[in-house]
Amino acid sequence: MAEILDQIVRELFAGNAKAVAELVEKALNEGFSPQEVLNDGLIKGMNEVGVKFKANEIYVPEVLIAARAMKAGMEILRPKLVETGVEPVARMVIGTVKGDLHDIGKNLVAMMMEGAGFEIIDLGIDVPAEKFIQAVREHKPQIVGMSALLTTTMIQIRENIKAFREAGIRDTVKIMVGGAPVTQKFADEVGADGYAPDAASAVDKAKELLGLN
Ligand code: B12
Repeated sequence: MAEILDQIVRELFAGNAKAVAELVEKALNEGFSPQEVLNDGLIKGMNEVGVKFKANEIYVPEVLIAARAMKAGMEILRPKLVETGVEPVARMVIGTVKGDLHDIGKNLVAMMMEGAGFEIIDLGIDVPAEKFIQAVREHKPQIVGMSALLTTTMIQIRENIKAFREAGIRDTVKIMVGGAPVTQKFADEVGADGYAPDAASAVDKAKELLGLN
């Protein structure tokens, strides 16, 4: 593999946003395709972050810093990817449910998903059911992620899924749920399609749900 792409992987893992942005620019100038830079540089680097995070070898702050470096690289790469018409792996709408203002975990999931090649539509925090539904209609995602960090707001997930059914869109998407108080048991009870305990597993779960593995 080309040295410059390996360098991107290493700098991304180390969280050096500036170096990643410069290397992405340089790799493109040297003639690497946006796809190569994405798959063998940025996504590969973020994959390594996911593996180490899952194994408890690195922690949330390191992942956030790496994700920021990924974003810096993506900013350079995104216009080129659009030009060459690279299709994202899939599209995901994500948000923190109504009444809940926690977004660190949700952002982490969004960044890891983006790192895995998903297009992310992030609705932010305190997202009511209608806003999720509107986003599904507008963006036609394959997957919707709902995050809840409070025992008082996790019940909102159940309400959202009910509202999806009533709006007739439940079967058009896979619904993935998470957040500290959320469990597999809860996900099953409320009729979600998937649950993941952390951002790296969320990527695996999403791919599994969409048959992308
Ligand atoms: C940071 C924080 C805050 C910050 C949030 C800042 C922000 N921008 O997010 C602030 C200060 C605003 C805050 C406010 C409150 N907080 Co608070 N907060 C926390 C704290 C310390 C950390 C949460 C966090 O970011 N964890 C790190 C991230 C990475 O982990 P995570 O969110 O769990 O996400 C991971 C997984 O859950 C999963 N995941 C998350 N979302 C999703 C989504 C999908 C689709 C998938 C698949 C996976 C997934 O992947 C993530 C990455 O690995 C927790 C305590 C704790 N240790 O959890 C309390 C905590 C969640 N807060 C709590 C409380 C009570 C509150 C307040 C009510 C306090 C108050 N009295 O005002 C308010 C509520 C405000 C509101 N309406 O939401 C309680 C909740 C108790 C409960 N059982 O409900 C906790 C548990 C603290 C405690 N022990 O009492 N809080």
